[in-house]
Amino acid sequence: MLGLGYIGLPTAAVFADRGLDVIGVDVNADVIGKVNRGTPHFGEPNLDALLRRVVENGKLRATATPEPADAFLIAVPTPFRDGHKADISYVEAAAEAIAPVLAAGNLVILESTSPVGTTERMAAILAAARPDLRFPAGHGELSDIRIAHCPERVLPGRILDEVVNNDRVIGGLTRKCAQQAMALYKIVVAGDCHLTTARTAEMAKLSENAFRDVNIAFANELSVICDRLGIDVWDMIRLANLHPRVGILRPGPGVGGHCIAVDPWFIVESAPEDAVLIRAARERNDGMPARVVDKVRQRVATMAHRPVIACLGLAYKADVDDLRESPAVDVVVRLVAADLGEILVVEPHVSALPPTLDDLGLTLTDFDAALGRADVVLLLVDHRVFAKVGREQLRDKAVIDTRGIW
Ligand code: SAJ
Repeated sequence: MLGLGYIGLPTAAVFADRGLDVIGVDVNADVIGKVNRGTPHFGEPNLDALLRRVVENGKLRATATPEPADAFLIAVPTPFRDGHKADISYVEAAAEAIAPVLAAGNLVILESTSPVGTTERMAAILAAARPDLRFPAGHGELSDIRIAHCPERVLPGRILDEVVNNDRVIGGLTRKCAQQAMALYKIVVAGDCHLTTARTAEMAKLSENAFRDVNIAFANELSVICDRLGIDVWDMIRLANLHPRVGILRPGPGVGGHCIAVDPWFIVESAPEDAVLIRAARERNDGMPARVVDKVRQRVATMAHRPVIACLGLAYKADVDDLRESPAVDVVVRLVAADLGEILVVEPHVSALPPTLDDLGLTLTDFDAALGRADVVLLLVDHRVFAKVGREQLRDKAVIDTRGIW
């Protein structure tokens, strides 16, 4: 397993738990050390116990350098660079790293969410590095190396369940490539495996996340319109969703995480003239943090003294500790820049602030202490612990609930 992150580590552990010998490869020495001590480097329900078990059993170990194996799974980041252009350099580096140890009969699977054509690009890198082996592009079903794209589809917070129970889309560079990849996944996957081409699998994965992004953008747009018209958007959506063919998602302060806020741009990059709706949805969702700050500005404008503003939640969504691409972090940064009051930040799921906020002189505040001092309570993440707040604790405070939980 190349890449021991949010996807690679749980996936490696699940394969190891089925009795396979798994070698995890990562470029980060801290990650390697932690994994070899049986400790995950991020929070995910039930991963602790599973990882400890497979490491103690000797079924999973981590190292910095790839070793010979029957199958190579690549689960490395595919972020974007400036201008929302896909950065597939980690995939390319992973391909370069495994090329020396590849042997005839090996299977190489790309799990990272990738722009259409990346699996072919990865195969080309391997082929260039190993002219002694036959690859699908030149030799079709006679290739020595089988190559497929099997995009991960797991929901953070439910990874260990979904990695087993979700259906999988497996796109081979040839039919045999897909079949051999399916044989591997069938060891752990209880869901159905659907075989297709690598390009279709790439596009299917991007479409899944773009679908969700567009639907969240629709909900967010409704919230902006309802604010203008003086309508309670939560009540309106609840009523609209009583229709048997309507299922509007939840508005919020924006879309975060390293998937839904990123992947739709890969579609836009591939077809800029045609991806009109997908681009508009991205822009709508990216525009939400600024709107939240505008709301705070309106509320504090009438206050007699400089207010204390408690920002509840920094994670990109409820009940996770992941702050990557989090709209809540974006809101806090903008609030500091807007200088609207004293900012307190509360995030019960982390023990330290990310450098972006640390550098602004902010410190983590205890939930009760922040509630006690706040004039404005800005709810940014619908963590379960925040939902339990009693009405009397919020009395006499200006409350801005961007998630509709109170
Ligand atoms: N959000 C809303 N309103 C909603 C639903 C979500 O504002 O009604 C926000 C969340 O707060 C969060 C963001 O959207 O900021 C994304 O959260 P999410 O729970 O929708 O999705 P992720 O990013 O945690 O995981 C997604 C999943 N994709 C789909 O549901 C189509 C997951 O299955 C993928 O494996 C994952 O992306 C990925 O790695 O690609």
